[in-house]
This record gives sequence, structure tokens and C-alpha cells, in this order.
Amino acid sequence: MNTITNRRVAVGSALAMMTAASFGKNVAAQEASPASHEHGLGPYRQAPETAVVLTDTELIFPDAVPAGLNKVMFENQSSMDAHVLTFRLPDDVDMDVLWQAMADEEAPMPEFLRDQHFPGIPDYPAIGGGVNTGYITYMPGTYLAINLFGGQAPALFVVSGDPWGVPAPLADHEVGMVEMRFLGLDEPVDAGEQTWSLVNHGATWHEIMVIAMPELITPDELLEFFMSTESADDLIDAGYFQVGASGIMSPGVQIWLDFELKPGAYGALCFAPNDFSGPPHALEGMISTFEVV
Ligand SMILES: [Cu+2]
Repeated sequence: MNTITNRRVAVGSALAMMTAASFGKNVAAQEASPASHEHGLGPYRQAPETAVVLTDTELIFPDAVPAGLNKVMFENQSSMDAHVLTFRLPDDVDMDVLWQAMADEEAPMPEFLRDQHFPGIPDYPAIGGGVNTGYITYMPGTYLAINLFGGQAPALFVVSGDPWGVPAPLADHEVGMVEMRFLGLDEPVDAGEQTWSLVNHGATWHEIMVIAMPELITPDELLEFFMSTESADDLIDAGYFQVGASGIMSPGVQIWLDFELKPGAYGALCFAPNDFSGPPHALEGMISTFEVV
């Protein structure tokens, strides 16, 4: 597996690539590690903790992950952006074919990916030691996780056991995702440490990326700004930086993400590709702006 080079899976359009390239440098200058907390978890049964680490050479999951709800702490020890795609492999997957497909940057996205389970991850921890935390439910099976924006060796891990007994976290805020918009971001969000519930109510995969903005603008203005900004430095200089993300989530998937939100203006965007390999959903309207007060 060490010889495998990550392909930049077609999840990244030019727009997404630009975004990813831009935010890493900037978030490194932000608070590296928002405090994790235990909103609403019952005292009688805590979710098992699963530590995920990205280094400059590899993405590391525990070899064995318990089925069901896990508290996932994703640390980016590398010097590269962390934008991780996690999915459950089909039981009959041919690993040789898979590795070849993953290693070939020019190859089209493997069709089998359409039907796989994408559980999400507390994505985009800041370069140089940032940690993002969240709660992810893993069903039994074998999973592959790859960093879309680095050359690290991917992680292969097995989920086993009975997904039973861990109560769901209580959410401070609920956000839904459908085609092609976010639900629950129409009103201002309270500032502070908080846990968001994210549910994909749609029929296709979605993700959320939350960014802080220098001032409140409309979704159309935000999209126009992204489309007209040529360099990553322009975004950074303009005061846009990333505060958290979900990774790709399959239809029906619910995850919980911890945020520490300061008062200000924010945007939410989905960069999942339309119709599997098309333009990001943000271009189809899956983009919101909101205030944290
Ligand atoms: Cu979407």
C-alpha cells in the first residue's frame, strides 16, 4: 500500500481544488485545536474514541474500529490540506483493480463508488496539528480513506462488532442537506462551542464546508467571489478561512460535528460533484451564508 499514490479523485473540481489549496495556509494561522467537549452524551455510555492522523506520508486510522457511533478526533500533523474521502468497500472488490484506479490520476472515477457508503468525517483539521472532532457512525465492513489533496498513502481499516448501546449526541444546532440546498441556516446561529447535527436528507451524496467571512454577503455574491478569485492568496487576503467540514456523506447519513464559532459572518458550501463527476453542488445552489451572533 505504501507505493500507492493518491489520485485526486474527481470530487475536486477546479473550484474545489482552489478552495482547498487556499484554506490550508490560512487555517494554520488560526487556533490550531478547538476544544472538544461532550455535549449531551449520556454518562452511562460514551462513544469509543477513534483517533485519525494525517502525516506527510500517510493517513492513519486504527486497524480496527468498533461498529456504531464513534467519537472521531482527526488530527492533521502534515503540511498539506486534509480533505478526506471515506467509504466502505464492496465485499467483492478486487483490491488490485482498486489500487490501480486510485493510483491513476487520469482514470475516471471508478463507477462502483456510486453505490458505496460514505460515512463522513470531521474534515479539514488545520495544517500543522489542528484537530477536528465529531461523531461518526460506522457500519461493519472494510473501509478505505484517502486524502484528496495530498500524496499520502491511504488508510484501510476494518469495522466490526455490534453497533449498539451508544446514545446519539444532543445537537445544539441542526443542519440538513437536500438537493440542492442546506436546511437550518436561514436564521442566525448562536456563537460559542457547539455540536451540529448534520443529516443528508437527499437522494445523493452531500457535504458541508463552513467558512468564516469578513462580512455577510448573499450566497450569490459568495459564489461570484469564489468564481472570480484567481489565487488562493486572494481568498486569504480577503479574510476567508475554513472552520470545519463533513467530508462526503451518503444519503441518510447523520453525523455530529463540534464547532467553536465566534460571532461573525459565515458561509456553507457543498463541493460534492453533481451527478457523480460533474460540477460541485455549490454551483447548483447548495451554498448559504449566515450570521453567528
Ligand atoms: Cu451537495
